[in-house]
Amino acid sequence: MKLTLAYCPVACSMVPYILLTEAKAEFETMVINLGKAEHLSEKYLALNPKGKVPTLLIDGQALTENIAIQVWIAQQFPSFELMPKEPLKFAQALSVMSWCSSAIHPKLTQQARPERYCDLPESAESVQNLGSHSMLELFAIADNMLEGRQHFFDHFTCVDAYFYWCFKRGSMFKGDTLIFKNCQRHLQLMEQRPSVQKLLAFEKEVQKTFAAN
Ligand SMILES: N[C@@H](CCC(=O)N[C@@H](CS)C(=O)NCC(=O)O)C(=O)O
Repeated sequence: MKLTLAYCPVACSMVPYILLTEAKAEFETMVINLGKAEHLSEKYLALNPKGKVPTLLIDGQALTENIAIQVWIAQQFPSFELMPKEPLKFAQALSVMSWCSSAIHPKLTQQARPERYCDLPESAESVQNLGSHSMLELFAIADNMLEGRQHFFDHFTCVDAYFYWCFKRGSMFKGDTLIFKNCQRHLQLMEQRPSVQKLLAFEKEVQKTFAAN
């Protein structure tokens, strides 16, 4: 089976990169430079008409939406138990992943691309501040979920990879995320995983090529 992940550094395509690596899957990357609008090229839109990363090509067939990609990886490589097995725990994992996708992620976009939320002149800073405020409220909830825990469930799952990205990306904006001690600890533990170290090294290389071009 040939797997190709459409990926851009810093973006949420980090998550399937980590999970494919955890599952020891062989995969290639198709680097998409969002800064150069490569996700809006005719060629990329033919794969993913929504013009977003990630897209996972599975023998040439495109799978889009982070949650769908994560669940597919977990089911394709079951021995790595990337989703909890027990049905209620599985649904609870999906619940946290849906929250990452539908609640946290939009607050990150609101800070990165305020012009998409309000086009009134000079509104950007206030849109970003509101996004930051909501994001911090969401991280406070996650911080409680992670109290006394290394992972969201009893072992590493897709949820850890997804929340790791949300928190890392969220920490690049101006709100104070250092106050969330459990989220910080979770991020540090994630960064000790070989899969995340491989990703971060890969990101560095790709960013160098972006800077050079
Ligand atoms: N609902 C999509 C959202 C993906 C998404 O928003 N990806 C961002 C990167 S984190 C993107 O491609 N942004 C490009 C743009 O919106 O122009 C998913 O969960 O996969």
